[in-house]
Amino acid sequence: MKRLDTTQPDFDAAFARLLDERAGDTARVDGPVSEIIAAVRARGDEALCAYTARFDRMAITPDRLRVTEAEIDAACARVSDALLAALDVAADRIEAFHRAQMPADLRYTDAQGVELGMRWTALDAVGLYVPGGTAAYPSSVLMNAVPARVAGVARLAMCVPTPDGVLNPLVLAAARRAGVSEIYRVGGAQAVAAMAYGTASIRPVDRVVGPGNAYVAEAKRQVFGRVGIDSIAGPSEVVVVADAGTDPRIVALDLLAQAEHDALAQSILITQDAALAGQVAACVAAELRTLPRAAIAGASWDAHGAIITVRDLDEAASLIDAIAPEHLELLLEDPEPLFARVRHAGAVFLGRQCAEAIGDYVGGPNHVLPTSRTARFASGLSVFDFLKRTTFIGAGADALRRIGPAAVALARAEGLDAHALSVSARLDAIVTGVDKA
Ligand code: HSO
Ligand code: ZN
Repeated sequence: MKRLDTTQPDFDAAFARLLDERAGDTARVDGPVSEIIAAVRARGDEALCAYTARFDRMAITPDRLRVTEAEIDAACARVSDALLAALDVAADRIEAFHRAQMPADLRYTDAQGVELGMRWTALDAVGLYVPGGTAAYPSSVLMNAVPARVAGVARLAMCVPTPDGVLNPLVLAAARRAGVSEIYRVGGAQAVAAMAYGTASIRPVDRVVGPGNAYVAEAKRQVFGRVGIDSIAGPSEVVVVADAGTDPRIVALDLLAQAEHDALAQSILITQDAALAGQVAACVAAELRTLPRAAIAGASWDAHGAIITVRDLDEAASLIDAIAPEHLELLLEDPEPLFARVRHAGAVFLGRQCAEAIGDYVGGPNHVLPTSRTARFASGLSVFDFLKRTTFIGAGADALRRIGPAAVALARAEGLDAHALSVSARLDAIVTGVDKA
């Protein structure tokens, strides 16, 4: 963990290093991934089965790619009632928040008599990638699938690797609760290729979303254009702002909750209080002695963790905007003044009781958020990722007379005579009274 202090002369350089240190070193897997995509395009299901045998150690025939309703029933039966109830709490709240996000259509007639508008419609089909192994989070299934259903997506296909054939019951229960329509036991770049291009068993979708390893991320990059994709997530991060009134152990646990995701995760405390800074550092060390995921959390905290002491909340606000964190916790008696000043953050957690983990599971807003400083220009997943807009224009004779001549002038200037004539011919007809419109 690094200690930074805005009163120190070397602060700017140290802060710049902190912002840069995790950027860059992504594994290059473009070659193997384009081979996999080409194989799935050429050989379809047969390639999917071959890759599943090789990567997931599971011999499989195409008729077994899809997880059956009976298998989903059996998986759900293995999930405790308490956990199913918790899934319901989460899904209900995520659904309610995303429903509140749904935008209204626009339609009006302007001063020139032109009718203008914009209509939202849902995508037909979405593919959801769910990673296997330790990163298989049922909460992320809800966060990706629920907004798609709320937006009105009719078909939601999910691909999840099942190493050695093992299905994760809670992932399947979350998928069912969220309204996923089809589940396939396929993972990796081959799953992304199948969802983008389609095979005999898996019909193609219009957009692929969901987290994954370097191969999945690269596959999403390569199929982009054929289908839409969501943003490619980097390691998770949090900035916690706390003052002398905040329990240092709570601050430490919040920093570690982010650090335990990934050795590359980044947890940063910003405080005016030097005493709190020292207490939090000690509490982190103490918690790391007992946390089950101490190896990951400790590696993250050692390499990327930071405590920054600032003179005042103005300084805190500008540091936060420079970091543009995925998550921002304001553990302050009154978080509002600082909240009002911050512009770049994926999600903000207001007040001392609001743990970021509330937002991970049951708050309602999405936990798929912009990482790696992309909150400067990007937002978390929402219903807007599953909707698109169609604009429309309606113009009668009066409207055309008012705005048509400018179009004719611009078309002529661009040397596009058919464009100009398509408008001027109508204007002529209106003037000569043979207009039938
Ligand atoms: N904090 C993660 C999401 C997550 N946490 C899933 C627990 N499960 C990225 O926002
Ligand atoms: Zn989390």
